[in-house]
Amino acid sequence: MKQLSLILCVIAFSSCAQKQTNYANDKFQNKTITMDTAKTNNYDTATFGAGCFWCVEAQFQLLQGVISVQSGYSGGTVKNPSYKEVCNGTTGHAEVCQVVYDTSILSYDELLAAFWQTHDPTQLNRQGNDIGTQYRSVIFYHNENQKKIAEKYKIELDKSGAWDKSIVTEISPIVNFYKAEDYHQNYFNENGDQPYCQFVVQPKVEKFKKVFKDKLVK
Ligand code: MHO
Repeated sequence: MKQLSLILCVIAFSSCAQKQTNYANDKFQNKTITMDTAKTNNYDTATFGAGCFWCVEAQFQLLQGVISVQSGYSGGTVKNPSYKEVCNGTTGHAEVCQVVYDTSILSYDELLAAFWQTHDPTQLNRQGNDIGTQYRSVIFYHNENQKKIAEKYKIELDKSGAWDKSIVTEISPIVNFYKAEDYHQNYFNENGDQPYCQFVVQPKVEKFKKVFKDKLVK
């Protein structure tokens, strides 16, 4: 990875005026956002797969403008899958994080910058030792605008040479989202001492904090 942080920041943050609103950490608890709340507050939803959802959730939770993050399963054929089924790699689902965000604070472009920072998008169907299609790099877009922005961003990022290899991130329409079991929600914050959290999630979180230091929840 060459200069990825810089490139991501330049692409994402150059034109976006930031409103000085900070959300407290309690905003990240599993909140159900009603359609009415969403409309009134300019909230939008985005869904990303980038390997183990514990890692992805812990990073998105740090960003100003993120209202909630839910870990779940998307893109497969099995209804209401369990974690165990998804781990078998036969459901077609990816581990994903569904992010509700305030568009007056955070743009979809900025979320994409964060998404591409959370993982290595050149690894096909794996992230490190987590191997299987459930760990694929994927953007599940919710509307045509998200699709357009994501496809354009992916091409630009590839061209920029931020990664030595090509980006393999899949860009597909969202067809389903099944919230994961409660014990997967807010996982890193509640299980920080667990070895996987210490050795895999924590370093990613630290790196993310450095790259997005001006954009973090205070
Ligand atoms: N290798 C990790 C992956 C966790 S993740 C939620 C584990 O088995 O704990 O897929």
